[in-house]
Amino acid sequence: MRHTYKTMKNLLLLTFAYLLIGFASISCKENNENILSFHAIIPEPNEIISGKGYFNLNPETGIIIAGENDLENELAILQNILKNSLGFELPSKESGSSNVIMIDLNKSLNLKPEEYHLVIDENKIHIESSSTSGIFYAIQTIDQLIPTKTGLGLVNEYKIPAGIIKDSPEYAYRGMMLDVARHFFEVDDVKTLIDQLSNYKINHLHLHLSDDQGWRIEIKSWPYLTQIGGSTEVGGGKGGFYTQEDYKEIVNYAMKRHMTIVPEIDMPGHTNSALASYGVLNPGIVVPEANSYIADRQKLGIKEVDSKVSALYTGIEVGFSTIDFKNENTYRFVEDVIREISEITPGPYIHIGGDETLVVAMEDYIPFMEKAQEFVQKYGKIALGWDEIAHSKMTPGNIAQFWSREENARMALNQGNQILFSPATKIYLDMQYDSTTQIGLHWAAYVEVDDAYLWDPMELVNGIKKEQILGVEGPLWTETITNRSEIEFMIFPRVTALAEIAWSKKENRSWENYKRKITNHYKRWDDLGINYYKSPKI
Ligand code: TNX
Repeated sequence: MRHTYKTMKNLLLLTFAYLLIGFASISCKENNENILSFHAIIPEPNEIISGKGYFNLNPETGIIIAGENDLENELAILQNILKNSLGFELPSKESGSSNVIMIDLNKSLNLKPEEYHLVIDENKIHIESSSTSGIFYAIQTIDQLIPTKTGLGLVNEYKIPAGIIKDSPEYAYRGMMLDVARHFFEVDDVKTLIDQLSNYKINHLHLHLSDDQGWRIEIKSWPYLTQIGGSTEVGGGKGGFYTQEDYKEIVNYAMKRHMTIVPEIDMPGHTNSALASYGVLNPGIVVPEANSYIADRQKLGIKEVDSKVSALYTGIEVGFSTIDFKNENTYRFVEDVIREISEITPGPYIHIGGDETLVVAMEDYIPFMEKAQEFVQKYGKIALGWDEIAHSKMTPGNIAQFWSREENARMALNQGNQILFSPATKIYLDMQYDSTTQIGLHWAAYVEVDDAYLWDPMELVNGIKKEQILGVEGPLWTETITNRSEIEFMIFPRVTALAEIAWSKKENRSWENYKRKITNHYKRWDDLGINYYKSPKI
């Protein structure tokens, strides 16, 4: 009897709960889908104030450039988004008109770098910023407020909910790294990635341009680096490389999307592709026998004989290579490479690697990394290095990229240098999601989407201050990743988690909210044909 009473009481409670949920979802539906999209922006904006009514975006909507400066680039990007998603571009209109998108670049507003305000009412969408990058990010936010593609039901009018978004980033450096050395990726693949990342307000793309398995950037003063060193990749495929013109094309494409390219030449370890190209750099290292072969120089069009070169390497084991520290040619080589790359890199950074030098003694490593930093400084750049670089004396302003060791990060901080956070257990984009993931590695951890989301750069090194953090970067190593679709599978939806960690305020981040938002982005990715991981956690 008592039992029945309890069951009845439970039933009543349950019914009541269902009724409540039912009402909540009805009122949610009444709000209409567009309003939901207003709350699916990734990365989460600083401040969203919902307004009343809608702005009707239609072919009669015009654009007004109210600002001071030339906004041709940002205007073209906006028009392109509108054309792809709605099927039409918008005419320009006279100031004072209604039904407009007004772009207002106004330095005297004194907004922070990259900050923007988006004010949407029934008459206009007003974009305000003190920087062109802020205007660009406002446009990316608008992009997420409208449908991805019209092919699936062309709309002639789209209602954007009224409201105000005030937004600016937590960290200046929000990045991803693509390893083009283990497998080579064509210029078009890199451009696609730049588009995908910039939609999530990521503003740095680090290209890992050299490693044991391949040299991917033309160096005019050392042509065999690409001719020989670029001729293969992991698994023995044909490899490839970027000419300096290709590289400039990538840099310009990125620049238009307010993204900085960070080129890396990994030294003094991870250098086998250089040693296989020029024997003079080779101290006689032993390349693992499996997965290696001596380049057929004749077939590659090279007459000159060189008996000191190492074998080309197509495996994935690391740590066996180093350049010859005792040979002055090594320093000429390092300087030439840094000079040529600096000349074609408008961004402030050159990454000099410095990781996993298992066959290098500290007394060789330290002076070498110091010398490499000197060259970077000589050519007017800031050096980045993997966290081991902190063993050497770091030039003021240079950055240590934390990937594994807290004590290395601490050494960098003690020298007064900043940290870029790429913890392998949290945000290595090549780590498998779980034991069923077909590609990727798991030496650091399995990194599910919640692992990639639920961390904060302030928590990894005890006592670190916010101003000691440059930002966050997610590296995608490509030993097992061979094409664009696999890149997408490994980065979505983890790189979007990174975007939110690096851009959004901690108090505005929530895993529950992120999960909800991501399902919305799944739809966008489906429309765009992006291959993503459908996580059971979402
Ligand atoms: C470690 S992280 C490496 C890379 C590998 C990667 C694979 C770092 C600085 N070095 O050489 O590709 O692991 O996850």
